[in-house]
Order: sequence, then structure tokens, then C-alpha cells
Amino acid sequence: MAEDRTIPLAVEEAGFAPAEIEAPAGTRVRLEVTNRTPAAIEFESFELNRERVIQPGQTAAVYVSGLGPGRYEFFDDFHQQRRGALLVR
Ligand SMILES: [Cu+2]
Repeated sequence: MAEDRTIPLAVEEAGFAPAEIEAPAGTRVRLEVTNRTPAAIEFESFELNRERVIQPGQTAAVYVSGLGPGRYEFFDDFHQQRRGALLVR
């Protein structure tokens, strides 16, 4: 069984907090994405192949696994100035 890693990630008006998160290669990562803004957001990543609408005040779990080392960018598709990245080492 691969190691499980939970990473909290908030979406605030100013952007993702933190804007960069890290995980070891090969782990199963559970991103706990909380929308702390008053409007719906959409967590999206082409590189992670994930897309999830999250309503204000809600938290959604986004799972990714089997990632090799690299930088995987994500953004809020509804407010595209909000950007962040998952660094896998
Ligand atoms: Cu989208």
C-alpha cells in the first residue's frame, strides 16, 4: 500500500493558500480544498487531470496518485488569476 498524504489547501480571495504544496513521488495525495471565498470556485488542473466545482464554505477531497517528480500546476477556472502548484519530489 502506498503512503497516504493529506494536504489542506484553501482558496481565498487573493489566491490559493499556500500557493505551493509538496508531496513525495509515488504517494497517494488527498488534497482537501476549502473554498473560503463568497463565490463558487473550480479547482482545475490539466496536468493532474482534475476539475471540481466547490461551493462557498465547502471542502472537497481531490485525490491524485502515482505522480512522478515534477511541478503540477492548478488554478481556479472561475477566477483564473488564482494559481498554484503541487511540487512532487
Ligand atoms: Cu473548468
